Amino acid sequence: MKRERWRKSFSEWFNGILRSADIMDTRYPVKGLYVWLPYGLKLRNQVFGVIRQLLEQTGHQEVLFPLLIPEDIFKKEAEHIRGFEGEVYWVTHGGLDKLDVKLALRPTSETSIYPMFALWVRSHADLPIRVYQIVNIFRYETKMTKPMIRLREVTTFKEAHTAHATWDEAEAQVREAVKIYKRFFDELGVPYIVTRRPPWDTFAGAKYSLAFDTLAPDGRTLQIGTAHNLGQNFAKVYELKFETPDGKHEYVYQTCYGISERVIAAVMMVHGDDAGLCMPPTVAPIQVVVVPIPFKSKEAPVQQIAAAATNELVTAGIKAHLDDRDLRPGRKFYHWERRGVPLRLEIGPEDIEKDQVTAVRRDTGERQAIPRRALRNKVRELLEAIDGDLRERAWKFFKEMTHEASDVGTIKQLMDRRGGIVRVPWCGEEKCGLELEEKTGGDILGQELDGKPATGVCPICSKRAKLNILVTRTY
Ligand code: 5CA
Ligand code: ZN
Repeated sequence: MKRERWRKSFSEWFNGILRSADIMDTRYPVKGLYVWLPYGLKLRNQVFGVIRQLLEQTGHQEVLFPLLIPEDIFKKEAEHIRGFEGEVYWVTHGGLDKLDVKLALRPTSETSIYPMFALWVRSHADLPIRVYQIVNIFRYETKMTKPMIRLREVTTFKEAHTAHATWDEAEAQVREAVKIYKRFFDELGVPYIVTRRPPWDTFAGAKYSLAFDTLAPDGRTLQIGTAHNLGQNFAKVYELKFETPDGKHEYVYQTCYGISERVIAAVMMVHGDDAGLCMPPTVAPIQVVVVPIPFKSKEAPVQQIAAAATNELVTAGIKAHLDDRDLRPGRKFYHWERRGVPLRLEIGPEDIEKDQVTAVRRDTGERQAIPRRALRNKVRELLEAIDGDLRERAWKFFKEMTHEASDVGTIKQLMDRRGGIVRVPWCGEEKCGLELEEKTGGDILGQELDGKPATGVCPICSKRAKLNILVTRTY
């Protein structure tokens, strides 16, 4: 299957597929807000089911906090506010009455959750706390909004918040968050690179921020998750203290980490092709579609056997769907291809005669006959193979798009030609970082986590490099 046309006009491809694959309607009359359609919502629930399970397995408990935060509480942590003040929506009225205290629509929930932590935590025995919620948040984004990618209402914000007795425990929790996200993105077959953000791009109120980025088909990076070590910044303003075993009162150490429906955009874009979506079987709302190919006198047995095959798969825990609509098979093929159903099973008169079904892989277009008796096992095997192959194909592109360079001209050329990620030696000075961004038209993602040591010199000041940074163009 040819897979290049869509890369060149990726934005169009993405916007087109949202509608034609029944993911999202982008015509809602408020900028930055969109409507989830049934198939899209199923996909969303599949993807967030995976992260939910991972969090539950690693000691996180789900909670649900209110959407509104009183202004006085919201504004306590100075840096946090500086970072968010331009992005907050305010509720100023209740009916006709002006509110005494304005209410913020949460842009994230630190300031809603941590004052409650302060009520819950008394002694070291109450720690650690690990909670998460999956909620909507509002951010008045001023950059160009984009469905699923840059939203003003993020409908699916998974935020985890933790509190610990020591810095080291908080540090270990950030590492744990990275591990959890790696498992999550591996499950989705989404390639990533993890970086430590430069100081000027650290989350408002954090000691430092780590971020996961993936690559869109057009060579731009997309940030798909972050993990922050908050130190005691919030604990100090919300009086979040605990009593140590020897009777002292100390502030807790905190972390938070978040992802949004942007990860769903990532799944769609890293596996897509000219014909549409290509869902990894791990999260595909429908893993197998069964299409009867009726033929004159053989209509009844074809329908019957297709239904029986579907039932057999469903009973075996496979998400199979029988498409018995009164449409030509070709129309059905197209319909499910756009939606990225990983495997199609065709059942026609010849298949019945030979006691087989014909399987067609969405990712490769490959056709093969499966003996009817081996249906369940063979389908399982094929789904697993598709899963592995999609992950490998996505990583291959990601690696091909990762370069090394140490002079401004080459970096700029790489940025202009096909994008991707460029590893660049850097002296560590903010001034040089900003100048590098300006001269290459790139954005600095930060320092690769557990990356190689730097060699060579900074392309701006020619001093010896202290570390490598990654330069890209980001969404
Ligand atoms: N409180 C922290 C961690 S829970 C926080 O808000 N971090 S964040 O600002 O980096 O957001 C976490 C992730 O949410 C980002 O990495 C990005 O993938 C996603 N995200 C942030 N803003 C938006 C937005 N406007 N639209 C879609 N996704 C967004
Ligand atoms: Zn320098």
